[in-house]
Amino acid sequence: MNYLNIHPEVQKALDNNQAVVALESTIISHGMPYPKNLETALMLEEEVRKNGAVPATIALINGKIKIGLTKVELTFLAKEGLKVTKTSRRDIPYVLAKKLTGATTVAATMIAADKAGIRVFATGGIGGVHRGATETFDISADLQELAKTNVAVVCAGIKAILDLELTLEYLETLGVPVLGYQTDELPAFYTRKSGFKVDYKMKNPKEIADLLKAKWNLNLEGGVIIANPIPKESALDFDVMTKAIDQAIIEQNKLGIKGKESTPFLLAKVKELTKGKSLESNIELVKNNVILAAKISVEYIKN
Ligand code: PSU
Ligand code: MN
Repeated sequence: MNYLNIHPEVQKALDNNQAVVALESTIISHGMPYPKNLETALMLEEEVRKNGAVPATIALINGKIKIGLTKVELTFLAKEGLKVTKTSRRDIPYVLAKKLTGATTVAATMIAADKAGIRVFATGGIGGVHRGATETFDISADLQELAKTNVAVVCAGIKAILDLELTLEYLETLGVPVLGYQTDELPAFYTRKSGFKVDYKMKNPKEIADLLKAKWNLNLEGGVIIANPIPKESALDFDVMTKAIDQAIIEQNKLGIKGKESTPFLLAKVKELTKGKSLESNIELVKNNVILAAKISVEYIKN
């Protein structure tokens, strides 16, 4: 039985070796409120097109893994919001078998993109090792996925709600390259600086595409992280963000929020504490990532 349902436009692009960029849907359902989430999802697809690639937003709908969504489907996901199942690797079989609606996380989007033959994926932030993970063991399944699935993930670095240092150590163990786009410092999502280094600074999309080819031509399975700093004019103040995040984590612990609810809770709390400022930055950084992903995918399909 074929669980994949690829949108005809995406299928045509793949058949003709044209550039395609995968986009996740958890950011729509769980990452932003309606109607900003819908506007953003549509804007991101438009930016991919403007930069020479075909967008493929991914979600699980009615027993199928949909690669490329219609506007009706995007609107449905955006309106349903938190009612949609946040779907990571372990949730995929249940959501498909029960014909539920699933928004894909970074891990699940990578799996779907890989099955469709899409090699470049853009998002805002990836999951990672949570602060306090030495006690809680809360380490996102995104990291294990990056170890085994051949998809490049363009993101704005590693979000400061996580433990950046442990996340980098974990990625090193798993053999996942962390590249910095025109920077040797790891960006921290809302801010351009984190105090940590990336593995390699890359100067343009072609250099990145060449690295991807070297990795996968050698069958070195797994993904690559391309950390793209938020544009200067959209970056938030480091100290303000640090305070908001520390506060969000205190509230999370007080309420005993754990597991898959943790990341959406922290993101929503930080947004509340920054009076919505983090949402505007979030939209700008994803847009920036989608543009870079489109350029990398255009280079990647060249021989
Ligand atoms: N980081 C963000 N925004 C998000 C997420 C991460 O800045 O919306 C989402 C992504 O879909 C990511 C998921 O894959 O959260 C990670 O969740 P967890 O930590 O439960 O693995
Ligand atoms: Mn987790």
